[in-house]
Amino acid sequence: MSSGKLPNILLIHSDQHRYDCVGAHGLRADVATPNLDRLAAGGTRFDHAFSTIPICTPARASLLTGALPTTHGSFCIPSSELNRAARPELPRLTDLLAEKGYRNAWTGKFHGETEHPPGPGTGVEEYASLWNGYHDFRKAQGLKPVPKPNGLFGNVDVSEATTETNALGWQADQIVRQIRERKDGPFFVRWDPPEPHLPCNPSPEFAECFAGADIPPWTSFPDTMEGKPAAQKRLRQIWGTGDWPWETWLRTVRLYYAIIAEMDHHIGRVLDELDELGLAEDTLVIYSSDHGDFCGGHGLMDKHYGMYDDIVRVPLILRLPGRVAAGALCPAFSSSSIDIARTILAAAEAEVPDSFVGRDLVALAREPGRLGRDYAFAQYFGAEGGAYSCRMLRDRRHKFVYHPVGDRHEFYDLETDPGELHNRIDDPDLAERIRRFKSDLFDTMKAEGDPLANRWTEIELKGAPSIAEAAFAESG
Ligand SMILES: [Ca+2]
Repeated sequence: MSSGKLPNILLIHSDQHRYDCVGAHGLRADVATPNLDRLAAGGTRFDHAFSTIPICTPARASLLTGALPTTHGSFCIPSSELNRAARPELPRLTDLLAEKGYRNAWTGKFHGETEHPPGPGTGVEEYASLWNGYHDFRKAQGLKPVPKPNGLFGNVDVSEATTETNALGWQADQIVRQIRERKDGPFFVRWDPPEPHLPCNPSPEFAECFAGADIPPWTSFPDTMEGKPAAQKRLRQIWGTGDWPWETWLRTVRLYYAIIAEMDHHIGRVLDELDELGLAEDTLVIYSSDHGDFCGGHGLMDKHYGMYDDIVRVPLILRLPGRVAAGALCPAFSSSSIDIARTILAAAEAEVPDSFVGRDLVALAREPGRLGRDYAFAQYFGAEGGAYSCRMLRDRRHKFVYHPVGDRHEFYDLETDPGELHNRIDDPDLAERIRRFKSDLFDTMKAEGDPLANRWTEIELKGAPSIAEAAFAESG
């Protein structure tokens, strides 16, 4: 769209939604996402989208700044030792859109990714916060807080709330209102549901749909952890879930499925609203999630200390009638947070600062061959359990995970081992391939301005002379 009316933009950016838990991806027949499937039928889905960094705050900082974590400087969540917001001098997506005349509104999660929460001074006209808005709403309705007897493992919401009055229902109401109030456009409305992040507390109505359901295990479930990095084994001890059979995990997995179905129901309400207002044709709708969730994969909960597809591969769907092909699949690699930021700026015909290093997904979907990347690259820096660096380089067949401070790296053949159960890093038959991945990872890091691409890692990844060898060679 080079002239005329700018499209509206609706971004639905959930938290911790596994890639394989969208029906349209065709990997699990029992997930219930009819509305995301409807969105995919009217648009293009990306089946090789990977989180820029599989953890909330820095992924969200990448979405706002368009930059990699090593550029924006936010590495972990506020409750970690690496607590830092993105560099304030970097241009923000919302400000750039406001300068183009977009009316910006935001509902749901904000996780300290920038110094100031969305609102005045950040390009956002209105922010509907769960902490203030929804808590006040609950109080006004006389609803007590949701009881959470199983902590992070989740339970059915047995408070008096219904799917209309629980957090998801309230958020969808806000988004519908924010769209209506800005229907003359152009608007950028952003919905960040904290769902389906653990703990999952679906309403009884949706929990019932999966009560007793015999959901098959993830391909990544039967992991013995043999040959895996020690950090992952320690994480399993911290969770205390290492010896759980699938039957025990099913309690949590059923709740995860249920909250996804419930979120999908409310996404349907928002899509219906676009239809009713006659805006669907003029609105770029993007659905994605900041990262995935183990939810029992590798015997773990949540994410962290690795780069398994469970947590790093994300759903990504784009719909813009006339500009994005309907019912299509784009196989190109996407680094989701930075690509979504770049895509939104392109759709808005806004200025693109150099710090926005992602790719325009609308263009990428049209020409994946010419514009596509050779690899998916992701960064990671640790969590509440301590700082811990990782880098991932993945193509369609193999994945290399670099653990510069860990006891071992990881290498997987995803064709023969899609669950990433067998770490092949020491397999002599793969030595040459691993050498190439190491070298290409270093080159990718260097090209992306990653400060870890330095003399120290060059020794390990490129086979450069050791520091002592180099020193004495220099001095003759
Ligand atoms: Ca998250």
